[in-house]
Amino acid sequence: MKPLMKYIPSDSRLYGIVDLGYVRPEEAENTTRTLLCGGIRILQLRAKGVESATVETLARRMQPLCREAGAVFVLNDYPEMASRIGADAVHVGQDAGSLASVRAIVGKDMLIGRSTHSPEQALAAVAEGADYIGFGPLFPTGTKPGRPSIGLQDIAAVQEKLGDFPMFCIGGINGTTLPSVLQAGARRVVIVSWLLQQPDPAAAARDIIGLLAER
Ligand code: TZP
Repeated sequence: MKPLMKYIPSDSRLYGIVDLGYVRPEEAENTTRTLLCGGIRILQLRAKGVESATVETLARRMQPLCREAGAVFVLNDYPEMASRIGADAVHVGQDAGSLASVRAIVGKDMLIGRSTHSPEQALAAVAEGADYIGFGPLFPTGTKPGRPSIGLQDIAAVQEKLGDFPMFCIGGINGTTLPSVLQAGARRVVIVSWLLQQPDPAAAARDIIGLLAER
């Protein structure tokens, strides 16, 4: 299956993650529907420490829901699986080897995202051919326990160097911290635990998307 698009649209500013650290596997489809209903148009399945057969089953269920909503479906890790199930994008960490090696697996059409944790890594990922980057964790976060936070001070300079290239700030972003993240120059964000734990995640997503659109 051809990916939905060959780039991340400029109005996709809130990136959601169905993270099985917070969402039970049997709730993954419902959560996908909820986040899509809230207007999220780039959505990842993240399933650390989960059996790969379960990951594939859930990815195969989420992919068509995203496609129907016109949203980019991203699979975290698993480039071969991403290819097999027709994901629009695969997201990989610093430990995944070169992006050329990931590209060789997923082919020329799939989007590739890379986690980056410093300005140097951010610029290197773009030079290597990433289609978007994550940049963080900005703040300490229970979603990546023990991972040092990088703060807000480099966001503006990196974003300026990257121009319109999609850089998603990530890590500890919530309704309280978001204003400082935007003030620091972020244009796009990933919010995981806070969004998933809101009483009405769709309404919360809509609010955040509204705030991001004002930038
Ligand atoms: N990569 C850097 S921080 C992070 C990932 C996957 C987790 C962000 O989660 P949260 O819950 O929004 O802090």
